[in-house]
Amino acid sequence: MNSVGLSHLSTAVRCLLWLCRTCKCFRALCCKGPPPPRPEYDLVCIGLSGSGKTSLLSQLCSESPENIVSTTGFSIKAVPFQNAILNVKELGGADNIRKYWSRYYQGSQGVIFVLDSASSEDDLETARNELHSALQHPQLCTLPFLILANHQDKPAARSVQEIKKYFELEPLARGKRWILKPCSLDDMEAVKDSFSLLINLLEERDFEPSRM
Ligand SMILES: Nc1nc2c(ncn2[C@@H]2O[C@H](COP(=O)(O)OP(=O)(O)O)[C@@H](O)[C@H]2O)c(=O)[nH]1
Ligand SMILES: [Mg+2]
Repeated sequence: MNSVGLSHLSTAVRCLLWLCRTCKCFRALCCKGPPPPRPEYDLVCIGLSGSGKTSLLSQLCSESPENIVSTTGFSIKAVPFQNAILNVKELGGADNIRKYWSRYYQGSQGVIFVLDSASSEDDLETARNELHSALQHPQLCTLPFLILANHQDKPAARSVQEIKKYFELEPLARGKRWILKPCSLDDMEAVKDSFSLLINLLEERDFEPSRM
C-alpha cells in the first residue's frame, strides 16, 4: 500500500474511533461486547423419594435418563435457561433423610417442591406435611415456591384442583408467592414454562426495595 492509501486508512480509523466515542448508537452497533452474564439463583428442590426431582432436573439439563440413580444425600445441578441459571440443590427425600432437609436451606432464594400426584394416600399426606413445614420454615417462608404436581401421565393422578384442595394451599400460602402446576416427564415444555414463571418471581425479588 502506498503512502496515500495508508493516509486514507488512518483517516478512516480515526473517523471510526471518533464515531465510537461520540455516538452512542454507533458504539452499540460497532463495539458490541459479549452479552451480559445471566443472573444465577440458588434454589432448593425437595419432595418425597420417587416424586421425580432427579428425573425432571436431569431432563432440564439434557442429561441421559439412564444415568439417574436414587439421591441418597443431596446433589447440585446448574440448570440453564435463556434468561437465568438456576443452581438447584436437590435434597434426598427418603424417610431417614428428610429430617435433615432444613440444614440445607440456608442461602436458598427459591424452592421447588415436587410431588407424585398418583401416590398412595399415605404418601400424599406425608408430602402435604413436608410442604407445610417448608412453607412455614423461617428460612423458606418468604421465598417463591414452585410446586410441581408430577406424574400427571398416570391414570391415578389427582388433578391440580384436587391437590390444591387436599394440600390446603389457599389458606396456608396466602400472601406468599407460589405457583402450583401439573406436569409429567412426558411434557418437558410445560415444565420449562413453569420454571419460567418461577424465574419471573425470582426476578421480581431482585427489584424489591428491601433488597436494594
Ligand atoms: N410415569 C412417570 N414416571 C416418572 C415421572 N417422573 C419421574 N418418574 C419416574 O419415577 C422414578 C423416580 O424418579 P426420580 O427422579 O429418581 O425421583 P426422586 O427420588 O424424586 O429424585 C423414576 O423411575 C422415574 O422415571 C413422571 O412424570 N411420570
Ligand atoms: Mg433424586
